[in-house]
Amino acid sequence: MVAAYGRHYLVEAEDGEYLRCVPRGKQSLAACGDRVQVTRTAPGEGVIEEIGPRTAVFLRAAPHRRKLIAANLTQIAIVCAGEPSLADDLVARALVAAEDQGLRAFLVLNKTDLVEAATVARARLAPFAQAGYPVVELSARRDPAPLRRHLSGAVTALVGQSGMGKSTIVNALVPQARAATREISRFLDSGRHATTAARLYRLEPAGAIVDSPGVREFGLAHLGRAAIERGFPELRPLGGECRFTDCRHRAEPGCAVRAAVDRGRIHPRRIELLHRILDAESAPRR
Ligand SMILES: Nc1nc2c(ncn2[C@@H]2O[C@H](COP(=O)(O)OP(=O)(O)O)[C@@H](O)[C@H]2O)c(=O)[nH]1
Ligand SMILES: [Mg+2]
Ligand SMILES: [Zn+2]
Repeated sequence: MVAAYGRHYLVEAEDGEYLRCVPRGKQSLAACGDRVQVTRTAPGEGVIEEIGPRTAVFLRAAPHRRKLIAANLTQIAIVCAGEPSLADDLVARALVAAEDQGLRAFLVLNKTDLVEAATVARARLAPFAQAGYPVVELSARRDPAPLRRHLSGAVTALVGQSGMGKSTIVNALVPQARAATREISRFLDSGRHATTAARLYRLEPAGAIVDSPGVREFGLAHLGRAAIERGFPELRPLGGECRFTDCRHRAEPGCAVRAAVDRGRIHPRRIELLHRILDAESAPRR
């Protein structure tokens, strides 16, 4: 399934044909990247009978509303840039959602041609780099090539704030992407949704890339406190070393995390982000 537009789904059949599909009945929603079983009903049309098992589902969630971004990914790339202004809170949240699903994740610093803005953004990403996330720098306008080897053979979703350059990157990497987007608008008789839905494109010779709509808020309401903490992998080696087993890593005595921050092993901004996310989600203990 390469794209979902409301109740309409665009499905790529095994022979490469694109089918416009609707779900059978009120079954659970399919996500971009899902493998689905389809019954053909007319030329170019079908009904989704069943959604296949998922290896992972990348999603964000408000308290009573989940938003599936894509399924069956192998990794996510969080697209960042100096312009518009970069929200590191959103970066941290997307990484938590990825870690929860066991997805590899890395950061893309796009628009390096805007030298001054890129310097500011690079500094804002330093805490993530220190935590071990690769940062791939490029200017999609000039040359998307630095990204290519990170995508080969993988199914990668590009996620991030609006305006960071996700669609520009996809258009630079997938020659037929622009045409495909236009085609879909016509196909679904509505241009309206074409830019508000995630869309999967095949990469040659293997793999795929998912362009997703910009996110302003990346809710983690589906995750409890423990899962959010696990989204900060640099804390893992310290597991259980705090004096109190329920240590919040704030002002407790004998906190191994604070000690690691003081020794420069963990970036203080990451702990600030952890606390901000926990406070905002007021995550119940699970
Ligand atoms: N200067 C510069 N602008 C870029 C670059 N990549 C994208 N943009 C511009 O940033 C704006 C937003 O890009 P878009 O791909 O629509 O962002 P998206 O919302 O993340 O999909 C557009 O005006 C692009 O032309 C780049 O490498 N350098
Ligand atoms: Mg876009
Ligand atoms: Zn602690």
